[in-house]
Amino acid sequence: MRSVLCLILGGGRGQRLYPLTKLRSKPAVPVAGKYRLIDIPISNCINSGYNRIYVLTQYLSVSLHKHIAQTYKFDMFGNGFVEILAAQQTNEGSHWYQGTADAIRQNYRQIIQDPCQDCIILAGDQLYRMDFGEMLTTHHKSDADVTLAVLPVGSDTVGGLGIVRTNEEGRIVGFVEKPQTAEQLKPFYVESDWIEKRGIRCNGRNYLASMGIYIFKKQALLEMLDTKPLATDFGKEIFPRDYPTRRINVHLFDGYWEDVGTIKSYHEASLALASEKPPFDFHSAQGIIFTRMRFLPPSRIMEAELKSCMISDGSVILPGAKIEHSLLGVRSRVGRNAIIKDSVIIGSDRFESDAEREVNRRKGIPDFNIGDGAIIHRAILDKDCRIGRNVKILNEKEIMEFDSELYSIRDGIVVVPRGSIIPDGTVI
Ligand code: ADQ
Ligand code: ADP
Repeated sequence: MRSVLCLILGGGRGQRLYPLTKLRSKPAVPVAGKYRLIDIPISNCINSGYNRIYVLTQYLSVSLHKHIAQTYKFDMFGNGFVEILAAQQTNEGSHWYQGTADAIRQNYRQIIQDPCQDCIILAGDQLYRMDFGEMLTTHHKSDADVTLAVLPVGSDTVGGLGIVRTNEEGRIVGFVEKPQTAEQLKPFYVESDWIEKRGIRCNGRNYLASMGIYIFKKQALLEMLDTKPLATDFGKEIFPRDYPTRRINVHLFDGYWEDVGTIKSYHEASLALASEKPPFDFHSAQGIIFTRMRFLPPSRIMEAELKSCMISDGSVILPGAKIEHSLLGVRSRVGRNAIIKDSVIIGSDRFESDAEREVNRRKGIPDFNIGDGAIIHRAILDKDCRIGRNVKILNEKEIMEFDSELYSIRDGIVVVPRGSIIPDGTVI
């Protein structure tokens, strides 16, 4: 096990998840009510038996550090470690990580000093379960310099992904990053037979997409990063440049895999968790997803109507509330007769006392989370929001993109930043 080092790309500036990344780095973005984005790839590494993990991120926020230090304790995982390597703290480069390869290069020293033979590089903003041990077996069997996890996709999703062509043995003989035209894509069509022969139902998914999950031989990684002119990005530069001269192979995967790096995909993937048969199941017996222990009480739900919801620990739902197809994070509080639909409520960092609520009343500030009679459709409310009584978040004009002090709209989804106060009666 000591021969694999895990490097998780914790995110660039996180602009696509703004305003959830307004006050926190991307790995710290809450997901599924009680987890943070970073818990998914770290748990996949630990469940695969790899417990030596670096998380590369732009910022070292206090709470991200606290989360990692309190969750991933050495005594739990033997002699492993989970450490954050923040761009602002590296000696090699004084600037932001410019891209995925640049982020790894700026931490060259950690890799050189490590006794590993292989490095596994992962994206930090995807929801999936994968046994990296199987991928490592593929990598060793083919004696590849690099192995890319790939998944069959249809032509409708290729535009946002790296697409590969392989020979019979699975060696990559063509790579195009995010093809935008039919002409670019044409040479990458894979016959259904090729896919089905490998035990995967093709179902019209005739392209092989890179999942942003790579295993490199350590030596090959160091050489490829060092090749001049220095490349900034794996998908845009290194793979298209190196596949003719390096042995770059694929490892086929066919489970659930979703990018949660944009507001739209974050919202969709979150709500999917609250369905009867969620495509990603946190209740599965197949490997725990770890997160910080909080010792919260169970949720207290009064006479309320709940349909397809995920309710996290410590929540309180008052009488008359109706919540449908939504996700409530830790310590969420929903007022009387409030209506919530297709929304993600991230919750609160702490409970408010009755005395504090009295003070709120005197100052005219709403209490934590959702006030009495509020109606919320298709929104994401970040932590510690105070949504006043009878507030309506409906986006009736169906605005697609918008930014103000109080809220943002992305792809028609209203996002209320952390700690926002929306006064009683406001209509959005
Ligand atoms: P993209 O999805 O565009 O394509 P990219 O922006 O390269 O992904 O980010 C990959 C991962 O690295 C993400 O987790 C991101 O947060 C992180 N990251 C990006 N820039 C970073 C930086 N400067 N510092 C630290 N982390 C950073 C890539 C590949 C495609 C592939 C898709 C699969 O280029 O070929 O198909 O991932 O999602
Ligand atoms: P959360 O606990 O909600 O997940 P974070 O871990 O990301 O939040 O951030 C907690 C606090 O850390 C924020 O309220 C903010 O003050 C600070 N913080 C986060 N990212 C940055 C940054 N890039 N620069 C300065 N401060 C930051």
